[in-house]
Formats: sequence, C-alpha cells, structure tokens
Amino acid sequence: MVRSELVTGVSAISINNCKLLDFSRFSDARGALTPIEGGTDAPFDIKRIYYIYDVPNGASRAGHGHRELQQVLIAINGSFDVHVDDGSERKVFHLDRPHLGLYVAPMIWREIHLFSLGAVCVSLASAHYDESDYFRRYEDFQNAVGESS
Ligand code: T46
Repeated sequence: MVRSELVTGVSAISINNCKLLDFSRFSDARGALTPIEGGTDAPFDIKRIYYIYDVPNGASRAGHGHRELQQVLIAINGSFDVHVDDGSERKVFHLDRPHLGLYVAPMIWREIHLFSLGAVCVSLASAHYDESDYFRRYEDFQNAVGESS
C-alpha cells in the first residue's frame, strides 16, 4: 500500500487525519539510511523542505494552522512533541526517531513543544511558502473550522 492511501478519502477536519508514518530503514555496518519519496512515502508531492534547529531550551515553535498545506514533520535529530488540534480535539505526538514522520493534514492547528537539546525538525511541505495559507490566530482558525462544518 502506498502511504497516500492512508490519508486519502478522509475529508472532514479531524486530528484523526494526522498519522505517524514509519519510513523504510536500510541499516548495515556503515549506519542507517531512510529514503522519502514524494507521492509514495510522503502522501503528496514535496514542493518545499525547511528545518528548525538551534531551538533554545523552553522555546516552542509553530502555533498556527494552515488552510491547504500538508506536511510531514520529522525529528531528524533529538526529540520534540507536536500538538495537533482540529478545533475540538487535541492530540500529542512525541517524535524521536529519524525514520518516523508525522503527517499533518490541512486545517489542523499545530504547536511544537519540548525540544530536546540539539533537536532538528525537518518539514516536508506540499506547497511553496505562502503567508495567506496561515491562520496565525487560534480564534480565526476556530471560526474557519466552524464555517466549514
Ligand atoms: C509549521 C512549523 C512546523 C519563510 O520565509 N519560508 C518558509 O518556508 C517558512 C516555513 C518560514 N519563512 C519565514 C517566515 C518567518 O519570518 O521564516 C520565519 C519563521 O517562520 P515561522 O514563524 O512561521 O516558523 P515556525 O517555526 O513558527 O513555523 C514553521 C512553519 O511556518 C509552519 O508551517 O508548520 O514550522
């Protein structure tokens, strides 16, 4: 089964659309390698990659929602907690392995907390950077969820 089958067909706004993806690992005496291909391992074509690093102790990132953007978040080093919220329910995913990715669906509020020392968060994104895709205020996000239900 391709990864995209895990997330297609679920159109309602729900934290249940957010899934942990366990990517392949090729390990041998030299170490390990994890490949991620857009459209199969990641359930969308990857248009952008960015990473978050040098996070000071106690700092949090994100704290916003996206209208259309799909993402996969990976703790490529260290660990952190991703809080996902669909306007009524909230769930926390602890990411701490470079072969584990969290698929974050559109219309999900996300916050990232508890970065370990040296943690690096890689984000694979389905679209180029577009500020108009963001909900920067939680009330705006909740209103949009209400309008679409
Ligand atoms: C998300 C979490 C996990 C760009 O110019 N291009 C980019 O692709 C991105 C992502 C950001 N920026 C600029 C915009 C801001 O001036 O970088 C600055 C910091 O961005 P932001 O405050 O949005 O960073 P985070 O860590 O709060 O959120 C980011 C992503 O924006 C967001 O999509 O889900 O990482």
